[in-house]
Amino acid sequence: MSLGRRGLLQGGGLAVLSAALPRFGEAQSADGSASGSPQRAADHAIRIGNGLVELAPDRIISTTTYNGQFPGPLLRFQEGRQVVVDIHNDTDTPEQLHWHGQTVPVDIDGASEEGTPFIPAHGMRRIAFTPGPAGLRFYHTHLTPGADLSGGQYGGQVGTVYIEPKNDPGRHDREVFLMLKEFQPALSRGGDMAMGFLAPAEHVKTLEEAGESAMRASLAKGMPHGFEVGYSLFSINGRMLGHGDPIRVKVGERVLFHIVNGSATEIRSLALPGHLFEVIALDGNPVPTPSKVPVLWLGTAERISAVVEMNHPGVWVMGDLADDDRTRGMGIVVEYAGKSGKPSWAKPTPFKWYYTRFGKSTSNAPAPDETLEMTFTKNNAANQGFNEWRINDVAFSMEKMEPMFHLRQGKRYRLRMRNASDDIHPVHLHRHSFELTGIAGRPTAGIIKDVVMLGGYQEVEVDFIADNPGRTLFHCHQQLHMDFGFMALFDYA
Ligand SMILES: [Cu+2]
Repeated sequence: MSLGRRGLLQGGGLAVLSAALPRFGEAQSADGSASGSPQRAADHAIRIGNGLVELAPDRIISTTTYNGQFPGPLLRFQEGRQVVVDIHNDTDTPEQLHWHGQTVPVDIDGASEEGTPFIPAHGMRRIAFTPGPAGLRFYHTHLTPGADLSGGQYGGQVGTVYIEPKNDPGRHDREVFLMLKEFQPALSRGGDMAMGFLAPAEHVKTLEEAGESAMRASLAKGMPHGFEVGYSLFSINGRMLGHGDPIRVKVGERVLFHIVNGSATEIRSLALPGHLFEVIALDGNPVPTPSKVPVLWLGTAERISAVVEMNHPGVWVMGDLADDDRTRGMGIVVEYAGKSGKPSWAKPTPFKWYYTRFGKSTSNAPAPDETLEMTFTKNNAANQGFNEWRINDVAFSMEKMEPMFHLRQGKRYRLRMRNASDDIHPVHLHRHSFELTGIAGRPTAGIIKDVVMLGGYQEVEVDFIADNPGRTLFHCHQQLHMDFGFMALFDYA
């Protein structure tokens, strides 16, 4: 979807008048104002239901969607201006809609682990909240489907939120939103996850020895490798490469791409042959050092905003570096005015993804009030053939829902995360943003995110201010990892 600077998709084209509503559901306000007044129409209506998505003329899939479309409608909010959203659930399954990357209260956030009420099956919830922080956000379902690959974020319940900042320098001509998403998942033994693209690349020896010896012991007992998920269909904005409208550009144009990795489990890369991406924001937050790169890497739920100056005329494939995934749909055509012909792809030279290049070059982050240690371990194939994941030796229990960490309001906390597995984990903290303070032993500051990829056998440190009371969920955003133990709750004392 390609939109002008002030898109016309307010309300997703489906705004519902309150007068037409049979009832009001729950009127809940994030800022204490009287939002649920019967006179007020909802600003946006989201309808969860089953529908068909035409990825290509001969590739039509049935899945759960928002408003019968994929991706869900682009929701444009304004920073600091309260919105009322009606969420209707036309399915048989109670649902959660998570406002990823926003600093909203527990009853709005959309995670039952925190205490957000479900959107009942064949029911609705009205919520009201003040969007923020500004920038590229994300909304998606937040269930734990486990082994059911038709549930949760394996389906079509993902959409983009863009919160207009109060002040926008706007150094670009137009915006293009891209949602990267796979379909038709299947279980496999052993995955083909992208590896080796993170820098720095050094492993922590003790983590590596612990992880490798646990894996050896499991295999020696005759265990198979735990299940992974793979996909057969790939799409950008709900169309396989070659089956959607091209992005039509002119020479000299500066196009701001807002890219969301809507995958349930996969890490994505993106390149546009002959062009550079000037990364200006990560997870919606402006970076201290905008920088031009030939390749973007996004863990699940990560977002990148990057300006591309269109200065290399032709018809190009902008797509994933993985040939298998790109040829099965993970790409979109960029077509210059006056150019025609078959879109060209060229593999970029090898490039490492180095978060810290976007950080402050000198100063370090302030010292935290407290450091919370977390070690992540994999228990190979331990749970019905799936890997069980543990944080500090505890696999999260959906029955107990017990908080592991206790916060005091106003304090600055450092999470020191240590990965004793060879998988990359895109870890996510709800309702708070964090500052990257250390990546694989290198200090950094000034990069504000809500998901960060933690490399195999590496360490990452992030700081956050405990400024949004209530239960707060932390988890790996890889759906299989999250559903099989990789979650923890924080609460406020
Ligand atoms: Cu993970």
